[in-house]
Amino acid sequence: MPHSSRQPSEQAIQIKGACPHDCPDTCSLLTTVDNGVAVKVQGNPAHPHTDGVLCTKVSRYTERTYHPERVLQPMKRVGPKGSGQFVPVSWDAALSDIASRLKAIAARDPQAVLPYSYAGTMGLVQGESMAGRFFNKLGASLLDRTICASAGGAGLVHTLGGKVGTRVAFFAESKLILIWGSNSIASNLHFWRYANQAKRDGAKIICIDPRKSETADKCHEHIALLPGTDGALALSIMQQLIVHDWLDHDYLANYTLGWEQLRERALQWPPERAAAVCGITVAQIESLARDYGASVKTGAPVAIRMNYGLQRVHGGGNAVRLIAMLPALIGAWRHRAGGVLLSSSSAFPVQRAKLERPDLRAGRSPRTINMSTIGDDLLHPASAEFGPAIEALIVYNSNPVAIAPDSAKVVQGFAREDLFTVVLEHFQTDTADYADYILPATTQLEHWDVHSSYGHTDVLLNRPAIAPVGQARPNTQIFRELAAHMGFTDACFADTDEALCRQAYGDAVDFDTLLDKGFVTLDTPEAPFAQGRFPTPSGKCEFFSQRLADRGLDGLPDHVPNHEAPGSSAAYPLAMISPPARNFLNSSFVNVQSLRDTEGEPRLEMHPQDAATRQIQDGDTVRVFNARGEHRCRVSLNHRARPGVVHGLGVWWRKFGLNGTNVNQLTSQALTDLGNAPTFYDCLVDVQAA
Ligand SMILES: Nc1nc2c(c(=O)[nH]1)N[C@H]1C(S)=C(S)[C@@H](COP(=O)(O)OP(=O)(O)OC[C@H]3O[C@@H](n4cnc5c(=O)[nH]c(N)nc54)[C@H](O)[C@@H]3O)O[C@H]1N2
Ligand SMILES: Nc1nc2c(c(=O)[nH]1)N[C@H]1C(S)=C(S)[C@@H](COP(=O)(O)OP(=O)(O)OC[C@H]3O[C@@H](n4cnc5c(=O)[nH]c(N)nc54)[C@H](O)[C@@H]3O)O[C@H]1N2
Ligand SMILES: [Mo]
Repeated sequence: MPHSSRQPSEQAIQIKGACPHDCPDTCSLLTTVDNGVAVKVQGNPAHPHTDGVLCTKVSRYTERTYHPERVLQPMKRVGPKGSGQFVPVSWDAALSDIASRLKAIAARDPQAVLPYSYAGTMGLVQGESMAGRFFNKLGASLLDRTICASAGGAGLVHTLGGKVGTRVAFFAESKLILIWGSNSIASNLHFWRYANQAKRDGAKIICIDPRKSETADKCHEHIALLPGTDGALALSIMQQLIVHDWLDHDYLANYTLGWEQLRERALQWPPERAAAVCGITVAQIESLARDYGASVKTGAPVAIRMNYGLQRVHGGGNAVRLIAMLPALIGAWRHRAGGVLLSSSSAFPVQRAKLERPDLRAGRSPRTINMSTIGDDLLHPASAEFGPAIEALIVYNSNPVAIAPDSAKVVQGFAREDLFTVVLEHFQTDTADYADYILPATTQLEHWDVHSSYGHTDVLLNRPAIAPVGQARPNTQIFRELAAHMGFTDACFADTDEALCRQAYGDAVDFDTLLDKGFVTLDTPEAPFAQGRFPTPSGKCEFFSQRLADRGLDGLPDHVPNHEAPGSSAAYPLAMISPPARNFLNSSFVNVQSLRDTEGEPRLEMHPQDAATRQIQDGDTVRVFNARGEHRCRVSLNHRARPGVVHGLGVWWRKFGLNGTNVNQLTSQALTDLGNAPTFYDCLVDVQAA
């Protein structure tokens, strides 16, 4: 039912909420509710960052909440694993059976139970609060949540000292903006609005991205480097800054650590060397460095918006380290509109231990499983080193069968008849197809939550706008009741969702203001590193990291080539990246018809030259393949691809794919240099007409 088209009546009310999705923007929402039905979701004009504007996806949120295919009652598997055949059962029958299965496994070893979750909702309450308590009390394996940002996060922590940076609104005042590894128009719309303001005020905007993205189309310059070569480019920019003396010597002397060593390393990267590695011209590097270095003389503010696109390769952590160092070389941090922003998460004083209660582990220290290698881990037999085989998997806020790398392994693991799998979901996703039980979860319009952001520094509250649809229950409620069925009697399992919202920030944020306005802006410094004061152990911007050196790693950053470097394999000559599609949010929204209609179908973007040598025409169905598998889709020959690189925009549900696969059939489980993150964009393939 197209609720969004209905005219609200005079009794309609507006409820303030927060967008739950994994996106740096974390918008403030206003939901219009008429007679108990949500009829419209719009951006809150009173929240400066949202400014009354939403992306297409979330302005269609009611289509998601009232989707005819929503799972609205507990479902129990009847067919073989993965067949997607289920029958409805009562909540009590489902929870009793799940509890008895978990009890039997936990009696042998609770570490055989694994939670699997990510940021389907970024809410602190529907995320790891009651769920964390449940798994800690059980003594289940811990999950290392690396699937997205941990390489870049580690890069920032070992350079700036935390996930901190330039305040997003101040980009509007910058005179040069480098948009580096980010398709902002698609994935960070509200940042783009500030960048566009700067552009109107005369700023130059340069996009650094293998793909000619929707954002690159709107920038003054586009540097289409090969995937995974950003570290080499950053080193060469440094080399140029040094040889031309475009340096802020005072800033370097007072506020950085390891300059002499970094200088020596950067001098090994003349533009000729980097150009060959990056697949770009010497002139492009020289011009980029000249633009960046000019501010040392002019004092004009220059800022870099990095996003996580560039860290999904072997050297992702080092690349982020190198780029995060650039502002210190030219003293860009002196200005509030200068510096670099990748993530603002460290600004938020979240009381994680209060929410998740690690004390409930009661002295046990369970092993940790990396979510990015779930394919291998589900297939891992018990061993002294690994511990028990995984016997039960509880999935919430994630769709691993679609989004985890090396799908053939992931699917084989989920298909194990002896694996007991429970999936808390809105829809019958690729992962839910493999469940023993699907439990219907509420959407953001139906539950309480509180949110931080990784793109701005406001805390947002989400109030439920409507009652749960069908028999859906909030994740918190499901874990609360599962705890009761397990016989867990600790008082913390009785906390209500509103109480959990209050605990998330404790006294650090005024909850009455949240209730009233829907958001609270944190008090953060305008130009955080104008006088150094980096939250590193040395208090300086750490070019040299003693913490990394202590772990036996290189204390200095370097260019770390891809595991599957472009040009290194005759069998697989093309580098494939699979960045987000504009109208999906990872694999969410793929089943919303209006958004899927806009995206069309899974496609591979390819340069006409690469197509010609393979006798491929625009629109052909192709096989994209490597040693890990084969994915079939149609090909688009357009200006977005450079020679040697193909793009499979993600992340489609496998079941919508031509041969029941998506791009992750091709990606590998190899990890990054720092942060143990996946390397989705470090992937060689070849393509043939099917
Ligand atoms: N519409 C939409 N918005 C989203 C998402 C979505 O799926 N759809 N995903 C959300 C999530 S989970 C995240 S983590 C964030 C950020 O998500 P990111 O994955 O950072 O997404 P993008 O901002 O699109 O940035 C990816 C860009 O990096 C480019 N890229 C790929 N490899 C390289 C490389 O080696 N070097 C460089 N320089 N660039 C490279 C891609 O071509 C792409 O344009 O966005 C969030 N916002
Ligand atoms: N090839 C390739 N793969 C990628 C990426 C890529 O760029 N290329 N990007 C990676 C990145 S950056 C990320 S962050 C991951 C994202 O991977 P995931 O975190 O798994 O994100 P989604 O695919 O959006 O799946 C989230 C699921 O959570 C469900 N959900 C939402 N809200 C709730 C709720 O309140 N309760 C419950 N129980 N469920 C809820 C949604 O219905 C959805 O099915 O994917 C990664 N995979
Ligand atoms: Mo992500």
